[in-house]
Amino acid sequence: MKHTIATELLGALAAAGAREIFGIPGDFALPFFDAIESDGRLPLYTLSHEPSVGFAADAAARMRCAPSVAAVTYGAGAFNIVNAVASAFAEKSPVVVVSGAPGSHERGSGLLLHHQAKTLESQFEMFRQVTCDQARLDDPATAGARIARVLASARRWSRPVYLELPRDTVDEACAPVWAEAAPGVDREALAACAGEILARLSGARSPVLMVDVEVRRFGLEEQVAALARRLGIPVVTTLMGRGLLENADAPLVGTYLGLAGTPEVSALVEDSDALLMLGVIVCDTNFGVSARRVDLRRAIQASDGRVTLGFHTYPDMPLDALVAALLERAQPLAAARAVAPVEAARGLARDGAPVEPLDVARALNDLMDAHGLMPVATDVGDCLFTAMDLVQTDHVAPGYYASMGFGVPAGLGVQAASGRRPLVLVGDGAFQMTGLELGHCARHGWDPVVVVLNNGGWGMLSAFRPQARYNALGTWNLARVADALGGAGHLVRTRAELAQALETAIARPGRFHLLDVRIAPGALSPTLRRFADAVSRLHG
Ligand code: S1T
Repeated sequence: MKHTIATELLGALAAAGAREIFGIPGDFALPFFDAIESDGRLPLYTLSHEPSVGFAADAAARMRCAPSVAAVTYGAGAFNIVNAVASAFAEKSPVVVVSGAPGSHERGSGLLLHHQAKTLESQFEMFRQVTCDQARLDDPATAGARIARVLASARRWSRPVYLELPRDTVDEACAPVWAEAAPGVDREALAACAGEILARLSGARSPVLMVDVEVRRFGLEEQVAALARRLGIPVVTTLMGRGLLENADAPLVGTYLGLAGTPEVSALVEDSDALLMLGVIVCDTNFGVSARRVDLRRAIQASDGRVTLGFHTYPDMPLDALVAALLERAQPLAAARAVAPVEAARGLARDGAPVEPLDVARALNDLMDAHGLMPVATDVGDCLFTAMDLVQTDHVAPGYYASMGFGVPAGLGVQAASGRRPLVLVGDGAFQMTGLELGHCARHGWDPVVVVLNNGGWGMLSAFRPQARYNALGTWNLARVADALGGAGHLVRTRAELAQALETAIARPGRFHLLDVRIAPGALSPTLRRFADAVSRLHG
């Protein structure tokens, strides 16, 4: 095999953990797409719109705790994916963006090039703002080292990275890429840090462990569950960390949502005098609606490769090394006490009543009790809050960056990465953005079960602006859309129809099923109702 920049890049991507590429080609990217197809090591899944390419790659990366690839053309394709890459950056998902680009002879032609924005540097500068590392592969002599550096950054920081691949260098001979080793850890500092954390927990009246996305991104769920068991410490997830530890045997109590959550979980967190936060993104959606703001000064924060306790910080403290050091030293905490987990809603009444969001959660929990856990991909809107009432299961959602359009493509990415049939929860507004991607399911062998909470508008915004007319979208007959896209559509108006449609979808795999669930007017999930009430009280 001839070693070219393209073949070395594809080999390095596979060595870094990538197992698939999502993409849409263009003339600047054709040589790279040719290489992908002829190389064959990474399957290529094409979709219809670049935001979906980014969301699918993001979800695949989250599912496999490893990089996934989004391949696009220069300009129109690459600028189109920026929002999805920003979401991946905010939520620490290692998407590798590979964009085709003009060749050196074109750059020097003196002509303005098609797909060019302000300058030929504009795109590269744009991706500096939404990735943790970037490189242009325009010189075979440096391409290998740049690929190694950028992919090492994606792994180390679990953030997106950007590679720009001019079309005239794709097939240039290139030296093999040697993966960069992860930097070493100061063992003495690590021991001191772990010792200080355990001392803080041992001296506390009510120690609590809070886990969030980095625990998943760095593949630490089993180790963290073992640590929680060893310490005997109750565990909560953040909104973004929902679904964490679901496979692990851990003393998991529930999800912390402040005033929008269950009172017992909120009290456990907000009353704790030693909150150990592992991999937590300290953002408004995780902490914004706290009755009493969580006192972060008393908390122990381990994320972004450092540990902060009170007023001092240990730098260069990777989460995986820290968790291993804690596990090595941990002893049962005298003060720790078992806390009963919050029970998920179950037992849907199969009657003629209209469907409310909580009924959807009940129905899906009943379905998973009967047929086994399924991974869940959720969009933004009340579907995200409804998912808080689901049983603990693998869950990908834009809980912090909160971009609509994530749900359907993310479900496709989940199935591409895991081979597992996903449940997708999405509102009608978000479905209008990326729902048509379901048309690719037959070609790629995907068969998600898609539940659209169809309330005829932007319901979450209506919760904050009940009088506004601009949130009404009219009711689209989405069940009919499914047939045109090669799936099975189900119009659901009652709770009995909901249960029946789900059973039918599970019984008939091999194609996607779209449940167009008409939500009772004005009905909100309990969590969104509490969230809206809390935000109104806090901000008026
Ligand atoms: N555009 C994009 C790409 N993402 C967004 N989050 C928004 C706009 C703002 C926004 C929300 S929630 C929401 C919008 C427009 C309405 C969602 O409607 P739908 O999908 O039908 O779900 P539901 O009816 O359950 O609300 C957040 C606050 O930013």
